[in-house]
Amino acid sequence: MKLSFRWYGEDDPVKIEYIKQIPSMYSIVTAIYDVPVGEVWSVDSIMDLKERVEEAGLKFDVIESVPVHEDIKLGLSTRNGYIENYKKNIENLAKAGVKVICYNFMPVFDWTRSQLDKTLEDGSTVLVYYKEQIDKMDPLKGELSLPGWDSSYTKDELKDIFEQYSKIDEEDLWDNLEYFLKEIIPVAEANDVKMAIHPDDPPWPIFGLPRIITTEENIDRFLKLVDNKYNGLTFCTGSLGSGNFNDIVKMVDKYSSRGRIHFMHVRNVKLVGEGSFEEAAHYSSEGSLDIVEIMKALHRNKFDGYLRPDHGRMIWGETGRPGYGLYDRALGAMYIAGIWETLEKISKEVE
Ligand SMILES: [Mn+2]
Repeated sequence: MKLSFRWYGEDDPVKIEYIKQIPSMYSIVTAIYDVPVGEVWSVDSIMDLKERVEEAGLKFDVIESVPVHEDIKLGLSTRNGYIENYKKNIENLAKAGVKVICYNFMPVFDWTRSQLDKTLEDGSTVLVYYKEQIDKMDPLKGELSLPGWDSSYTKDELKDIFEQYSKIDEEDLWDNLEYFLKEIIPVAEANDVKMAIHPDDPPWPIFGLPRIITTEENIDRFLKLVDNKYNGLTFCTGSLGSGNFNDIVKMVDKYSSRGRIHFMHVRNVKLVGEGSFEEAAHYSSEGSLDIVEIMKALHRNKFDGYLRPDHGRMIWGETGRPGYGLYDRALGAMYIAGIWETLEKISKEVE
């Protein structure tokens, strides 16, 4: 297990030097943020970022994310140019030594929440998703300030893209994903870069848009589209665990035993009624997921991929990017590292 931490670059209020101070921290998960979706990242900008990360004493191995242009998800005739750009990005990142690329295939919206700073009893704040609030929202009517929403869309553009998505259903999205994978996975394999799809967050359709990376059945189907280890997963416990239909420990065990998990996002969530959840501290009893059992499954299968603590709470007066403060993610990192160290020691005693 290689412990990693997401860093948003020089604009991130969390300094990379602070991340390095977390014991056993191995690598940084980052991206080039100033290039429009679908365009090629310059080799110079990638090399500058690599140098910055390595200067801080950390590895530059995982990119989260190289976003997929909507034309690819929609299957438009313009997709081929964007797919060629995507291949170029894989090749350029490989030249910089990148081992894993995270991406997702969610139409229009990335992760979605109804509130970013819900105050818990202990005064910490978390991101929450309350179904009754989301159900009342209409993205076409101007509530565009939610996280993960690409605020670069104008209202007319958003209307247009919703109109385009109204013509495709889940099966079309599967076809478009398969087309994309069949193009890029051979390039990833040739460059020894593992592709790792992030599941949909939350794992169900929102605002009438299809979502497919949601359940065990669908992930089985995904892995078979191109049955090659370079076509793998970013297994996000919090995203998949937001649905009570997903048995997270079983899924982690299954996919890690098959060598298809390249990147783990470890986060706890507390399910609060049908279709609603609150993010929680990593510690198992704070939420609905058993983090120890998740780590045991990974350990049993000798997981040697990357793992990062996912969203944390805001605690100790910290302000910053919701879910991505330093303190609670650092606590999560040490909790995970502690479980892993214990499992390592126990397994050595048994030998
Ligand atoms: Mn995640």
